[in-house]
Amino acid sequence: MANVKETGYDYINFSYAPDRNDIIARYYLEPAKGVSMQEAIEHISSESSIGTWTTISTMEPKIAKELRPQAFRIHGNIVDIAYPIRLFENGSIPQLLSALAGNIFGMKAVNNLRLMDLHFPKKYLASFKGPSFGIKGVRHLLKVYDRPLVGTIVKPKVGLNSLKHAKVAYESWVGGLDLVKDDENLTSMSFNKFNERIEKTLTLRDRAEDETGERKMYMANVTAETLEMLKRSDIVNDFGGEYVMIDILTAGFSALQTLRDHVDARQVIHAHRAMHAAFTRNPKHGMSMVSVAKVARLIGVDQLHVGTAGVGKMHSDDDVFVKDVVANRFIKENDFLLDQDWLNIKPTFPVASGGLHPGIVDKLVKVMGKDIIAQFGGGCHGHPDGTRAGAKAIRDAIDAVTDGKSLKSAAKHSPELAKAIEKWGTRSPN
Ligand code: CAP
Ligand code: MG
Repeated sequence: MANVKETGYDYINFSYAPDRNDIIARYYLEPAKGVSMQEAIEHISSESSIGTWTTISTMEPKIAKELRPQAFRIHGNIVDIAYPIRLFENGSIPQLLSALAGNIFGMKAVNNLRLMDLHFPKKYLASFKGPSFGIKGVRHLLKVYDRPLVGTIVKPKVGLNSLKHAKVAYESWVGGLDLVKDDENLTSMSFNKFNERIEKTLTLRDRAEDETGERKMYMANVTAETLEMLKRSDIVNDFGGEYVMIDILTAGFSALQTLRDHVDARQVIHAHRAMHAAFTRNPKHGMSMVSVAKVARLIGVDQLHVGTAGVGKMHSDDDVFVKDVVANRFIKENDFLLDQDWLNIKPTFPVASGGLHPGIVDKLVKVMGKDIIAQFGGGCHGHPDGTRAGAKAIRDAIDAVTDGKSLKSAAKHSPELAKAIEKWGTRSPN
């Protein structure tokens, strides 16, 4: 294994005080066998910035002096590295991640490496738009200010034709839900073409608004090749749709940046995070959902799936942190998070989804608060009396919890909620 000096320069400096313009990355790092922590830090600092595995004749002292990152804090397996902002291109998440979440995960010098968090300085924040609506803008659009927003995902995930899809959405809205989304793997299928689905679903959305007197939103999944996504967001707009949904990881951050610029203040962006668990789940290796969430907010998603803090069906270890880093302006440093002041980058609406049903709404709100969007797929369409009853059970549960009432007492006045609790009880699914 190359020795420390072979990377050319000292990247470890405990007396370094980060410059206010530095981008800081916090890593969990386990060196490989036979590699010291110091050596491993030197290698990842070098490989994520200016160097490589050995000294090079082309390196100039000036480059190292101006662009060398400094590992300034180590606590256990956690290391904080400050990177000069000139190492990064303004407005480019792909370049940021190619540096700080790129080659270093594959280096032999590390056994495990996880990007835990990122701190962005004012200068870097200024090169991104952030959300155009944010939490306030979404609440204003829906005219709902004092409770969690409630939504569903049309199920089966894929398989219904466009008319049946639209009718399931209609039943969900008239039952009491605010939002209806496409599932993450529903795009444009032979049996459910995008254009037909959008037209039929938005037509019934308008009818549901007329009948309920409430605003109702349809989150159409535009995920596709980038140029096609832009066309699909225009089709949604032409039919009067206020939302687009995108699977940000399978579409990619570059595509997300293009979509954000394209829809700008015209449409709310709902960000699904399918595939995240491929690299966020292992607490020792990969990239935390906190880091994913931070770059998504920076680019400018208005709503983001953040997990259910263990209340739903998905594995979760840092969901509450994820909610905080997307919804709050100030993030205080702790053992996991770096400090962050988001300045004028608007907050992103945290979306709790996955395995939720009316019987656990109280637990969800207790852990995640009211400033969330709660989505129920199976927990709506799996109701014994169908979608409309499922939607009403969800709405009755959320209204009860918002008013400080127990679900048990609410169920006495809501047969739909009583039946939901009869079927699913009041415990989280496995
Ligand atoms: C939920 C869901 C969402 C998950 C994604 C699904 O359906 O539509 O994609 O919430 O997980 O397909 O599982 P159910 P996360 O309500 O029927 O579970 O929000 O953690 O990214
Ligand atoms: Mg889904």
